[in-house]
Amino acid sequence: MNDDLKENNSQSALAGNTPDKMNQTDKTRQLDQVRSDATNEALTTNQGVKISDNQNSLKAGVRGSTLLEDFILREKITHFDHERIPERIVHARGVGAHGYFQAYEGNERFTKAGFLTDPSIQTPIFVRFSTVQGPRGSADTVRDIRGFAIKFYTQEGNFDLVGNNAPVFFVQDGIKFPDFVHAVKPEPHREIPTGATAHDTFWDFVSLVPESAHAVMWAMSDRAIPRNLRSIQGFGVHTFRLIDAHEKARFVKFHWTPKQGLSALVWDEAQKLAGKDPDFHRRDLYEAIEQGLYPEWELGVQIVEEEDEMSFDFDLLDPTKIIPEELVPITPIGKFVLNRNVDNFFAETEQIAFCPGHIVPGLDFTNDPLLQARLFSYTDTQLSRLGGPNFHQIPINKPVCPFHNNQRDGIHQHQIHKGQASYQPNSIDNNWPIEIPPAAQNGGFESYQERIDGHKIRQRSESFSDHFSQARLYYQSLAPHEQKHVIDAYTFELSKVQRPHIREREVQEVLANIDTDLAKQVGQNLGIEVPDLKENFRHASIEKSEKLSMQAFIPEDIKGRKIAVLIHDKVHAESLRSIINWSIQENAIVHLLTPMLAPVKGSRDEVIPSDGMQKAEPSIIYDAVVIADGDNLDAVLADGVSKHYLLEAYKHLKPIVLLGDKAELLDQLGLKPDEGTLLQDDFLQVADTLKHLLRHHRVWDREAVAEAIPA
Ligand code: HDE
Repeated sequence: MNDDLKENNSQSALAGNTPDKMNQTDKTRQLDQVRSDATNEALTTNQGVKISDNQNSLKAGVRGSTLLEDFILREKITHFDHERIPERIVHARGVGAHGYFQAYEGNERFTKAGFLTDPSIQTPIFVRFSTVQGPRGSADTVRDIRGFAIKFYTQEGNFDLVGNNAPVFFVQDGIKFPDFVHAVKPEPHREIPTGATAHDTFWDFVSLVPESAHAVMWAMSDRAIPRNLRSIQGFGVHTFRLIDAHEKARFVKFHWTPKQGLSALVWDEAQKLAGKDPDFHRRDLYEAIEQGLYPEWELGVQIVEEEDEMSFDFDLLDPTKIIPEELVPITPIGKFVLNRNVDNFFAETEQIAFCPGHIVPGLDFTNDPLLQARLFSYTDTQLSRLGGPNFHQIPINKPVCPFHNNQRDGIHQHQIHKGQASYQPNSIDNNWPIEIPPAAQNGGFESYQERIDGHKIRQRSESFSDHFSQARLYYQSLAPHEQKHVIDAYTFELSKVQRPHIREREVQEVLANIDTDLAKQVGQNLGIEVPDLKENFRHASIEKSEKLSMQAFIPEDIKGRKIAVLIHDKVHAESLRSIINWSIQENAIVHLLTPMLAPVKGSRDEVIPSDGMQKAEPSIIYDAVVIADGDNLDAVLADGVSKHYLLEAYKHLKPIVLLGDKAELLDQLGLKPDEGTLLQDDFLQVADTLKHLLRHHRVWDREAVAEAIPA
């Protein structure tokens, strides 16, 4: 029997389904793949001189002093001293992967961009996900907006779509960005807190700047604590332009929607993960790609004809507003897949340099005042981060199409430009490289000829003045459990604010303008009076927008969902086999977790190998917990770690499957049976229900009961 089980595991590994269930030889083989490209090569200095001793520096006598002459030591230490570059000012903590984008048919009705109109091309892409607030070493699961930046290496040049997982931003004008970032970052006098908005300066700023209300609402919602990066949506935020072959322009908003559905952590889980596995998101993405569970997103557009620019009750140029899908539906235009991990984090993920100003023919900007400031900021930041103007020559930033111009020299110049003429016009080189008119095939970029007619003025347009109606629309569109989480998040964050007047201003002057119920509930939790308000809000043109709730994005399958199977001595190997076979079929990941890393003994004395130790692989890593069938109820009841596992999974609203005669476990733990507690003898009797629960992610109806369980 045990042989079967082993065979199953390695079979699945070979099929690329669940390689983490592979045997030791397979694991070693996989680890071998990340060996250095210097295998079989001699160790040398950077000048190519072979090194005979890398263990000892050059000394005058065995005991002493080290000689300045030791060029090998000096080169090594000098290089080491300069290994770090400045981290990004915002979005410092990130993770990236390679993939490809492929357009659907028919997009030439909107744009002439080659990569969007030729469905036969697979355009290489690199995606970098990030948090905003924390430094490079901060935890992945903090409450924060996630950056979602894509570089498309198109045949017409690089196009960067540098978006977020929220469709709106905190400020309307780029001139406010440094203020916002200074307020959200760790406070300057003591550099606390890391990776968190729960502090005075953030709430001071946002409570004084009502244009932030909508984005703050997104940051307080479950969107800001995603379960993993495979299940977040992305948004271009600003309104851009698409330009077709007749030079006709249309406004566009970009959306990318994960095939994996949307899912979030619960707050207690997010906090615990930040300690127990600060790399949770980057590990999840890396492992999913290594296991061939490639995440996929659909790119969609909302198109607005130029003549309809003024037909909304908000300004299309205002980055604190969405266009509700009920007003302008999303048209899918292509998909992208992430299918290759980086070989070297620094060279690729750290050195990639995005810029919203990197566009290609067929696309253009608008006058959104936030976007306008971004157009120069990113290149500017790369000059200090990457040390000079030649960062486009770093492999991860290099276009895949040819690029030639007369820009020369500079720090870190890697190209050896040949020839005599580095200017234009020139007759020495027949004027090469030459300009290509826009009308030619694969023609040159031409800016959309927008008519601009106005006074030079420092003023915000009146059309940018409604700050609350869409914040209200967002809140009203959430499912009841999502609304409750928003209330809990405002309560938690504001409880950490030291100055009462900041807490009061946020509740009485911001929340009270968004939704009375929200303001009253947060006010009650914090002991802040909220006067009876008249419902005199300015309303958005619709009351609810269906796709704002994460509940609108339930995936078809459970690809990549993780299930912990707790096993003890005398487990029935049959029971494990049916769980593993089912998980392989469903592309789900099953880990057999044992009390120690040592194998356990099955009920017929089979040796059953461990995928991990229960103590080291806590329930917060998994989406569901199963206790396998076995003659071992007493062993489970005597095991505090397993019992805590169940309590915690129950508290975090995860499905729990107890196989065999295990009802007593629920009783002993004081857990109320519900639709998410599945008790049967045979796993296959509950498999469909488990799949349904996993697709829906959590047992939300359990939440009120789960609150009584200690965290
Ligand atoms: Fe950024 N932003 N940003 N930002 N941003 C940076 O660029 C900036 C804004 C976003 O994975 C920096 O290379 C200004 C909106 C992402 O490498 C910097 C303004 C949105 C990333 C910068 C904004 C973003 C950045 C830091 C207001 C969502 C990470 C390092 C005018 C649509 C990209 C760097 C990556 C990074 C400036 C506003 C998203 C300092 C001045 C709005 C995803 O240049």
